[in-house]
Amino acid sequence: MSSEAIFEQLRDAVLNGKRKDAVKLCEDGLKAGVAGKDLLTRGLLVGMEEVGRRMRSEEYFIPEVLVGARAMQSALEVIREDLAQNPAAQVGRVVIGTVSGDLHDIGKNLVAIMLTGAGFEVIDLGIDVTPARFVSTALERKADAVAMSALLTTTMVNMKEVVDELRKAHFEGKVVIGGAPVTQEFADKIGADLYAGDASEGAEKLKALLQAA
Ligand code: B1M
Repeated sequence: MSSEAIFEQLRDAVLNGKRKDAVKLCEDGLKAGVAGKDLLTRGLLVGMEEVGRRMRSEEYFIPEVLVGARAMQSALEVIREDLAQNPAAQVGRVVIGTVSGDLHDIGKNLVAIMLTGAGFEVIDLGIDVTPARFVSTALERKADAVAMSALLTTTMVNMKEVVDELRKAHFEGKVVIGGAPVTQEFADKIGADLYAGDASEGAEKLKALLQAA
């Protein structure tokens, strides 16, 4: 099968919530020499983008979105190693999570994979993480950075409390934020050190910032 055909079928697998197909297509793609990055950006993410569009136009509802997300998560597991290839020497320790009230974790998982690939030790707190948990883990584990993801306009505001609590607790590391509704302007407003638009940018920018410090 050509790479283009794999990408197209991957998009359909996510769109139709076909988990097994998505996994098999990724396995076959990797075996055929297709880069994990391309399986992600030209297949899986395009499918998920269309899921979002259909959700907005009310062609899709939560059950369809959930099965699409599951197909994507399982496929991500297959390409995880390829995405995180060539880990460098350890460059720092990052505590990552999706903020309070927010259950979206696909983007956050992608950031965790890219951070691992960039040579970070990643402590993943999962979803719906309270400010207190971000702060206590960052301090206890002597993290070099805290990374937060939010996908909802109603939850991104919770990032500010985490930043404020970290500063109050004299956390000396960096804070990086991202997620679909998050912007550079918002990052500046809440006093985060770094904003990243996508997962690989997040890993690269954080690495550069820590190495410059
Ligand atoms: Co939700 N959802 N959802 N959803 N969902 C969105 C986000 C939405 C835009 C859909 C829409 O209306 N078109 C909308 C938000 C509207 C808004 O606030 N502006 C929405 C809504 C409304 C909701 C509910 C409220 C729906 C409801 O119940 N009525 C509900 C909320 C639940 C909650 O969190 N409390 C809900 C639920 C869900 C599911 C559970 C069904 C499921 C999530 C499953 C899961 O994550 N395990 C889901 C999904 C899948 C989506 C869409 C379709 C896809 C999100 C996704 O995974 N994208 C989404 C529409 C869309 O985005 N197209 C939508 C792929 C992922 C790789 O992208 O997470 O953006 P993303 O990550 C990107 C960048 O943002 C960035 O890197 C990644 C790319 O490399 N990034 C970072 C992310 N975090 C970063 C952190 C960084 C740096 C970069 O540094 C730390």
